[in-house]
Amino acid sequence: MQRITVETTPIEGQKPGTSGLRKKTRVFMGAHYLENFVQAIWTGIGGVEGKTLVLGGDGRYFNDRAAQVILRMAAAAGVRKVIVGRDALLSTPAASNLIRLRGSDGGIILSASHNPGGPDEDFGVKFNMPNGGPAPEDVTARIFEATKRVKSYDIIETQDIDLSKPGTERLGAMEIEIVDPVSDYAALMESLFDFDAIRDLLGSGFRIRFDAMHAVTGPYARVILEDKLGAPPGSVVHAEPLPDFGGGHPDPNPIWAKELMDVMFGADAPDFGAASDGDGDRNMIVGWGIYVTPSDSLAVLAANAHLAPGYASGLKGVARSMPTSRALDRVADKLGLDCYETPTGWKFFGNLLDDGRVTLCGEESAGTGSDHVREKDGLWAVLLWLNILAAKRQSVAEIMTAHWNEFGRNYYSRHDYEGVEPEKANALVDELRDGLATLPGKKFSGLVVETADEFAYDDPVDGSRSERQGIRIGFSGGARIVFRLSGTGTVGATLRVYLENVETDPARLHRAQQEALAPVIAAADAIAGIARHTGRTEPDVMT
Ligand code: VG1
Ligand code: CO
Repeated sequence: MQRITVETTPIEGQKPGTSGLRKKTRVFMGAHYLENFVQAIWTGIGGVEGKTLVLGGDGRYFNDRAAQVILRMAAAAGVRKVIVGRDALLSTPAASNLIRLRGSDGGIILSASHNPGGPDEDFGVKFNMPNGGPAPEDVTARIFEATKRVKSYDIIETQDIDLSKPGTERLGAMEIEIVDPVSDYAALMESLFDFDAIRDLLGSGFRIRFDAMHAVTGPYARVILEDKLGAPPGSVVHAEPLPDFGGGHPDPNPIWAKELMDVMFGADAPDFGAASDGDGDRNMIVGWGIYVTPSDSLAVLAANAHLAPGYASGLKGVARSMPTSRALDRVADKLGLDCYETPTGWKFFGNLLDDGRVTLCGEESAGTGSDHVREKDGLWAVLLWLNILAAKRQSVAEIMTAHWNEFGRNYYSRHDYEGVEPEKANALVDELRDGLATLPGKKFSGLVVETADEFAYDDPVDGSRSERQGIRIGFSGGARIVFRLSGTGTVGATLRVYLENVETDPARLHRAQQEALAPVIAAADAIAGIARHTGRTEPDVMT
C-alpha cells in the first residue's frame, strides 16, 4: 500500500447542475474524470484532512468502483473516517440522515437519480453539506472553479476494501465504518409516523403495491413496509436493486412506472400504489383508479401532516419550487402558513429548513420532504400518505375529492421536450426573454397575460441571489405557464413546460388533466413557438 500523486490536467465541463455532476457513465469511467472531480470537491470545501465523511450511492453501474476510488483518495487526503453504506449503498435521504445523525462533515452521494443506469447510461456525483443537504450554489461554484485548475491528486494504491459486511476496516490511518444502509433510516421513519395505526390499516385488508423499480429503495421498502408494517410479502415489487435498474428508467411517473399505473387502473387494483426513483428521493402516489400529481400530493400532505405524530404540533411554514403548482399556496393561505417559492432543486430549501422557517417542502418533479432530513424523501412521502389514510380511513380518491372541494383544484401538467439541440433550446429561451415586456395585456387562446418575468430568487436567510431560474407567464384567472431548461440531463437540452390552470367550480373538478389544460397548452406554443424552434409538435413526456 502506498500513497502516490498522479499528475492530471483539467477536464472541461465538470460543472455541477441542478443536483451534482451528471454525465454518461463512460465519461465518468474515463481517465482521471472521477478523480479530478473528487479532488475538486476536496479543494472546493477547503480540504478534508481530519474530517469525517459519509459515502454511498444508488447502486447503479460503476457505483462500487467509484466508491473504492473515493475511499482511496479520501485516505490519501487525510480524511479521518468514512462512514459507508454496506456495498456502498445508501439512498439519498438515508445518506442525508446519516450525515446529520453522525454530525459528519458532509458526504458524497453517487447517483444520477431517475436517469437510467448502465455502461451506456448515466452516472453522477454529488457533495452534501454537514446539514445533510446538497451543496449550495457558492460551494458548487467553488468546486467547478477547482475543476478548472486541478493539476494532480493523491491516491492510495491498494486492494479493494471489502464493503460487503457491516464492521470496521482501515485504509492506512483512515477508519472505514461500514453500516447497514437501512436501519438508521427505518428508525427515523418510526419516530415520525404512527406505525401501529398503519399496521392496523394494512391488517384490515387495505392492499398496497410499492414499485421499487429495481433501484435503491427495494431493501428499505421491504424492511419498512413488509417486515415492520406487516404488508404481505410481495407488496414491494422489483425490490432487487440492479446496476442497470433491470433496463428500466427509474423515474416514478405515469410513463416510466406504467406497469404500476396499469395495475392501479385495472380490475383487481390494490388500494394504494407508490413508486420511487433510482436514489429513493422521489415518489409517485396513485390510488385505485386515480393518479395524484406531485403538486397535489404536496398540498394534501401539507393539509394533513398534523395527523402524523412527527407533525402533530403543526407546520412552521411550507415551500415549493417555482414551477410547482400553487395548490400548496391555497393550503398555506387557509392554514395561515408562510409559503416560500424557490428555484428548482432541493439545495434551495436547505436554508429555509435550517432556519426553522418551513417544515414541509416539495417539487412538481415528484419530490416531497420535510425538516427530518435535508433531501427530498420518497419513502417518507409514502409513509405520510399511509399515516393519513390510516387516520382518515378514506380512499385516495375520496381524499382528493374532499381536498379539491375544500381548496379548489390546480390542474397541472409538465411537458418535456427531450434531446433538443442546445442552440435551438437556447434560442427559444432567449427569444422568450427578449419578448417578456411585450406580453402583458396580450390574449392567447382566450387567456389574457397579466404578468411575464424571469424568476430570480433572493434567499431570505443568507441574502444570496440566483438569477435566470425560469420564465413565468401568469394569466388573469390564475392560469400559469413556466418555461425552463433542465439542469440534470446528459444529452442535448430538455425543455420543460409547466402548465397550470385553476378550477373552483365544484362541477368541473373531475375533468381529464390534458383536456382541462388545453387552452394553456395552446397558449404555451403560441407564446414560445415551441414547434417553430424545435420542430417538435408533441412533447416526449407528459407528467
Ligand atoms: C430535475 C427536477 C428538479 C429536481 C432535480 C433533481 O431537475 O426538475 O425538480 O430537483 O431533477 O432530482 P431539472 O433541472 O432536470 O429540471 V433527482 O431525484 O434527479 O435528484
Ligand atoms: Co432522485
